[in-house]
Amino acid sequence: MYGNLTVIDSDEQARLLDENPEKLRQFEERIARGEKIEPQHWMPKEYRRQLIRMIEQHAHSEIIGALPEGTWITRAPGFRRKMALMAKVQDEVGHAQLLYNAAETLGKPREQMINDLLSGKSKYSNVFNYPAKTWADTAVIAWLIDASAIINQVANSKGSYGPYARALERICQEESFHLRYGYDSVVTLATGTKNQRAMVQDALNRWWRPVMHFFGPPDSTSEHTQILMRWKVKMASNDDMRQQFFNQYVPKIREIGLVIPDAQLAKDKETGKWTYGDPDWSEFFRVIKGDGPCNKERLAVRRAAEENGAWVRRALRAPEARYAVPLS
Ligand code: FAQ
Repeated sequence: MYGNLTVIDSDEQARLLDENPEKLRQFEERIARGEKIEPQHWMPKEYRRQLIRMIEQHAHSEIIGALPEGTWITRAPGFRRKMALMAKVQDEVGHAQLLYNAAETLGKPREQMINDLLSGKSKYSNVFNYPAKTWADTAVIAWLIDASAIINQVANSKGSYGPYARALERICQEESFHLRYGYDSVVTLATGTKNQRAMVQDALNRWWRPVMHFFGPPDSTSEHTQILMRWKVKMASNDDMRQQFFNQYVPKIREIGLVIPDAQLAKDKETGKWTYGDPDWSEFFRVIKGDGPCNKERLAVRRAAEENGAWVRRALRAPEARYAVPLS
């Protein structure tokens, strides 16, 4: 229970849609007119629950997402790359702040969100449970995962909930710098020495499947898409976003001479849709349930950060903190 909000499970979805038919009608008309829903507006409990779930998971993905690349800051090849990577990692953590703020407008306190992350109750993106083994992994993450995130977030920044849509607009501007940095890093390796080329191809081979999973399970098995699209929180389905990624990035990857590790990848000339080999959805479900290569390590790092920062939070809450003199 958060304030007067009870977090419910999806079996109750149908019942909640009937909670107040007249208010629901006005709410849906507002959305149909393209108006934003703001925190003070009436909203169905199910809309609130879905938004908290999605924005919270997104926020967690940003702080956990800083970890695979973050481990390479001290080993970046050269000062320019080090500065760029530091700025990127810092941006990702900043995105988490914006997203936690947006989720808090719906009534769930930040501490509760962090607790749910650490207990494994709340998910974060599958991709951040894989290791960044080489420098080339950071390049592939910054190019292709940021590209995927941009496809998702540009679409959803047109969504119905004001605080989330505005946070996404700002995040997308920064992500577009990350994308360029990632592309530049991949091209540098792909056009470099034989070893550099092999290293970036190896990274692509390992990251391709997680990137396919990033957009979520196939529409036919996606639990939440229908209601989220009805209320314009999600502006495109998982499969449509995956197709958009193929359309935009398969040609770019091939153009720089890298081989996509899927012999079945092909574009149907009639429908314009990409067909692809089975990306092993059982692996996806295993990873998001906590059994990926790095899940335990990622949460352990996050838990240590929480514990190490506890004294700062305590100090800020202490009555004496009110009398602290600003530094500037
Ligand atoms: N990973 O019914 P659906 C970034 C779960 S930001 C883990 O299809 P939905 C920036 C889903 O939660 C990356 N779990 O779900 C960056 C649900 O489980 P639940 C994050 C996933 O919500 C770059 C169940 O499967 N982006 O990368 C995933 O309609 C580089 C059923 O799935 C966002 O969070 C997944 N990939 O669609 C940072 C964007 N997919 O909750 C650092 C906002 C699905 O019932 C470095 N979120 N699940 O237990 C969304 O757009 C949507 O939530 C989807 C999933 C599209 C992720």
